[in-house]
Amino acid sequence: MPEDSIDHIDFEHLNKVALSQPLVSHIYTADPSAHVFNGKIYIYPSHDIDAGEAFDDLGSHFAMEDYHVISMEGVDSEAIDNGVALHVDDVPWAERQMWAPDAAYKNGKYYLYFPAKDYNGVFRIGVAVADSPVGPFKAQPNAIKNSFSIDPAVFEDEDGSYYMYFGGLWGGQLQRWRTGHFNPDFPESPTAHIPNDEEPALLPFVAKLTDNMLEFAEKPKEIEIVDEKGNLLLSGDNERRFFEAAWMHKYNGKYYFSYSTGDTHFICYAIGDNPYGPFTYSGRILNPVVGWTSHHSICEVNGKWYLFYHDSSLSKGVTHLRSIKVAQINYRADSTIETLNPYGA
Ligand code: FUB
Repeated sequence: MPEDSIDHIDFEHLNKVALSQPLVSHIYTADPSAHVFNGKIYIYPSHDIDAGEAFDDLGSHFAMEDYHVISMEGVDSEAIDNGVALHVDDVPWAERQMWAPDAAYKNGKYYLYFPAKDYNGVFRIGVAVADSPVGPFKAQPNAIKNSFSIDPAVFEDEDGSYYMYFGGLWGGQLQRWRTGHFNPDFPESPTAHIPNDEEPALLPFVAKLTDNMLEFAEKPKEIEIVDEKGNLLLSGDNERRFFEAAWMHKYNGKYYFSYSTGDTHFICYAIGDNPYGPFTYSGRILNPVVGWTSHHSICEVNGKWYLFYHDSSLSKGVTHLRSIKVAQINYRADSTIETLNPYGA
């Protein structure tokens, strides 16, 4: 929901009809990546703060500094804040903007994947390791080699392979990597170097991870999102094309790649037959929430599927002060997902 419409919102009414209330309200949290580890839910969100940065279309006001892990016994249980799990000051290569993270478990260790700007102002993706799902996490000295842009989401396939999906337009800098190298001469404009409306849209990336979970095992590959005729979605198709907030889950043997459409504020999904795609656009999971950004994860808990998402209703529409929420999702008989309205029908 664009920010210019928030003046007209009756927040008291909106909170009454909302699908979900904030899981925690003593801090602002966003971009929830949820996993079940050892039978318990662990949520890896961004920790929103007001750092006093001016608003712009590159997201400079999203000036987050650390991560807190939130844990829950079940979706209806109290959400526990486990304190600071990693701070930017403890990441040697990172200077600022700790944006949407994700986590994975393998062989007794927990891995926190996170984007941050390096000392050259370029978004990279780093990894930090812990013995516990709630940290504290120890960052690797360098960002993952050949990583770029934002919003890592790590998916474990049934054969034990792990894949990282990532990318984000505008402030997420994906458009500055069109040639395969970061374009340093670029004007700091969010839309510069975005393809024209009739050209194929920019695509997110995927890379398999190495056995030790610390590096890419391959050069990141673009993943194709196509329409029902098999044609790549176009750049001007901004109600369907990828913008940011990649997530992958598997349902009934199919791979569901879900994402935010950014400036049109939908969470959408596309279905494929393998982790690399192509993925066919299949619909919307979540209609626009209060606040500019929309970001989610999808997680199975005790045989039911849940959407973890955020909105800015607690802060009465302040777009960089968000709160994580959860709602059940339902699959139709044909394996498509019913669209959720965040504030009732
Ligand atoms: O939280 C900062 C950024 O906002 C995330 O990286 C994007 O996905 C959007 O939610």
